[in-house]
Amino acid sequence: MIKLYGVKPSNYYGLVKAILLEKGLEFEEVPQMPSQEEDYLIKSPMGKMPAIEVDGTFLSESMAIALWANRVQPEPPLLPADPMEAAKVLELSCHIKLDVELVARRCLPEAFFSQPVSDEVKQSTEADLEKGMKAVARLFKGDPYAAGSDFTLADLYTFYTFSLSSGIIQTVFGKDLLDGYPQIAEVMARLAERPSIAQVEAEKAT
Ligand SMILES: N[C@@H](CCC(=O)N[C@@H](CS)C(=O)NCC(=O)O)C(=O)O
Repeated sequence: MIKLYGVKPSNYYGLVKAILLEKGLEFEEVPQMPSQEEDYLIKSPMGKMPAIEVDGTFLSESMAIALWANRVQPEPPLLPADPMEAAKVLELSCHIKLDVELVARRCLPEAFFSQPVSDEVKQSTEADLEKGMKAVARLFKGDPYAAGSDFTLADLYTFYTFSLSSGIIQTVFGKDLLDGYPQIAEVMARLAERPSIAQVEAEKAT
């Protein structure tokens, strides 16, 4: 049985849990906070959550876990069969993750932990986010899913990135990150209804 390490409020934990649910893979949730203890670093080398354990092998990084899950359980596919279409889904996922999520995350300490971040960090966050959002919008299809007609890995990165990032930006800057990006907001609303995602969100409170 797969073990999923992490805690339910984490967006990346939610993303990986949704993947396991999408794939119908059985798993056990093992509560684990991020940690720099050796015991956890062997599971997740940066001490971040989530990580999974499969037959004694540990695997971290949501993208690596997603690609593994897609190989062991091909249905339903998280990537199109066509190599270039699959690469385009990964390209969009990377921009969402690296140029939106990781940028917004710079202000997470102020948004969620009352630890003020400097004006310099706020300025660079706003400038880099503007660039990142424009990059994502160039690739984002939204008809009806992030990368086009089918649900893919890019939808999972969309949901779990924008739910966290929008909260951070609203709290720290009093702005709606998706203002001017209605196609992303529409996909977010659609994804919230998807059974795997709805289950992850409902179980956050348990
Ligand atoms: N690149 C990682 C990011 C995972 C991540 O940032 N996890 C957060 C929780 S949502 C974490 O463990 N943060 C603690 C830390 O940075 O030490 C992935 O895609 O899985």
